[in-house]
Amino acid sequence: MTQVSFEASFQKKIDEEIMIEPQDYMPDEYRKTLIRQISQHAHSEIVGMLPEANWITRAPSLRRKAVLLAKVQDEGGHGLYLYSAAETLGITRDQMLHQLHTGVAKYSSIFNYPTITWADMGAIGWLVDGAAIMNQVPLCRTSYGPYARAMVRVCKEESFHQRQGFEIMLNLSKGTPVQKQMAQDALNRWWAPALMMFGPLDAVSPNTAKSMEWRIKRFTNDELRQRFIDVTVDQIRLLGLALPDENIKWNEERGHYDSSELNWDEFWNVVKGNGPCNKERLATRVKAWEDGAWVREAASAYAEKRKTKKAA
Ligand code: BYC
Repeated sequence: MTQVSFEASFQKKIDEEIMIEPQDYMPDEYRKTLIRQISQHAHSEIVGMLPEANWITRAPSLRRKAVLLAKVQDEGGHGLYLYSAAETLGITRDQMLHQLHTGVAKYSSIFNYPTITWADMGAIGWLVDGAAIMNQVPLCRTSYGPYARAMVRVCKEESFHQRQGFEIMLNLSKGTPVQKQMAQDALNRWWAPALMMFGPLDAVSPNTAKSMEWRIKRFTNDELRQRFIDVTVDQIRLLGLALPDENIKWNEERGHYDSSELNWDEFWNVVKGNGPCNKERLATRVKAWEDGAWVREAASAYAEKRKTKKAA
């Protein structure tokens, strides 16, 4: 087959909704975009363990501790599925981690904000995992097979995470005035950063157009952000909390809620590494990698020994 016919058969598969698999031909740019998105997604899961792990020892009951522990472990598992999916594209895990540790690869901006009170565990589960579900359910139909299949498992677990977060918020909202105030404060602080998880406005998003054409993304950043606002406003009302943005108003003509423009300078500042916790998060990951060196060395020495034994 010539290069032209390879490209035509790739595009035909995309158009006919046939998933692209690791052994199939794919254009370099498609491969590069997938490696970028999947590895950054994996990094987000792993770095995303940190803000919640901070609260495991301070969870207010044994039940809450067990649930939070399970959630944080799930996020670690999501990272592993995703690193494996990215590896099928020809990048190694060591290369991906090197990119994370040297600041070359991004991870979601949301994890660069501090977790100040227990209510933040509620707000993260409800809003951050809620936003993740909105973004990731369509990724179950993304055009690259291993990524789509990883997303199916991830989304099942994210639903449990979202429910546990909402339950924390519900209990606090129905608790003492101080507890309700804590829930309100967490909502107010996490609202805008959660909306920023969907990425920059479509008008300035460099990757959206091509990713839509290749059906890596099924909806644009703005479409998903608007959907999230629309479903979450009703949940805020159900909790009996005040809306975190005074400009949230139903727009009959658009059939959507209007809301304030986000602070995009803040977004890009966090993405570029200058958010409130970027340096702390990265330093924690680098330390974990360095502290784990002996485990990696022991595992490869053991594997080597088994290989020699088998060969003998
Ligand atoms: N934060 O052209 P755009 C979780 C970057 S983990 C940082 O729109 P794209 C969870 C973007 O990478 C959830 N960077 O890009 C875990 C690009 O830079 P590069 C993580 C961002 O890829 C633990 C540039 O800005 N979810 O749920 O078409 C506990 C221009 O953007 C952000 C995923 O990773 C951001 N918010 O669209 C709890 C989902 N937004 O790479 C929960 C998979 C944008 O060109 N990823 N950038 O240098 C995606 O769906 C897409 O990558 C995005 C961005 C919608 C995020």
